[in-house]
Amino acid sequence: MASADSDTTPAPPAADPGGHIPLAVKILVAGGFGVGKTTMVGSVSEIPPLSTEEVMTEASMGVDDLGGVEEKSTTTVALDFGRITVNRQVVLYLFGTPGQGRFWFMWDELAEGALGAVVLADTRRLDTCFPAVDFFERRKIPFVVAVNRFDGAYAYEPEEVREAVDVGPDVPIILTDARERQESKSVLLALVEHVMRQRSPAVSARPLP
Ligand SMILES: Nc1nc2c(ncn2[C@@H]2O[C@H](COP(=O)(O)OP(=O)(O)OP(=O)(O)O)[C@@H](O)[C@H]2O)c(=O)[nH]1
Ligand SMILES: [Mg+2]
Repeated sequence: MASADSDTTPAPPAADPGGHIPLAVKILVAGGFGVGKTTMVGSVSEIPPLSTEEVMTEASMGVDDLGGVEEKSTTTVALDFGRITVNRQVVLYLFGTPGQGRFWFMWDELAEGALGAVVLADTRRLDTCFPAVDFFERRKIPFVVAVNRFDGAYAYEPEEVREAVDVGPDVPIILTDARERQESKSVLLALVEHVMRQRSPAVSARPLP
């Protein structure tokens, strides 16, 4: 998988002129099987993303749920990893979770120290994002729900998704296309703003630079 804009890859984040090391922020990209987590980390990462894709073999038949995405032939078995520099002060480190139920035991480890999460949803199979929503709600990790618009899927309004997923009015619901760098970046910026609002309600919806 190629990283986006590789010829404009910024140098690794270094100390700013004041000598301050950028804040490293850990973000999870989670959701059900085949909703586009690996695609999102790959589209937005400024470094070649690390991915751990393995071919699903006959041995996983009856174990892995292919409902709705039967054409998918590989799955993430450990994690995806990418990086995006927001500005001189903040660098996001992205960890994509495995989607298959047999790997969910890894989520606890991956969530260690995470500041926030993107829950990716596919409106054709909205129920697959429920475990991720429950996971972050229980751990009080702020999250946004990003609806990945698959071709041919009915275009739900964000408020319809909010009702179906049953999240509070404060949780941002964003329509996105995980294949598009700018759209994936907007999702991450919305998450950072959401985290900042939660941590300091006085910080209003001031746009990030
Ligand atoms: N049409 C469309 N296809 C997409 C989109 N995002 C991902 N895909 C495709 O959907 C498939 C699944 O994407 P992945 O990124 O592997 O999904 P995943 O959530 O990482 O899957 P697991 O790790 O197996 O749970 C791939 O073939 C992608 O090319 C999208 O926004 N629109
Ligand atoms: Mg994946």
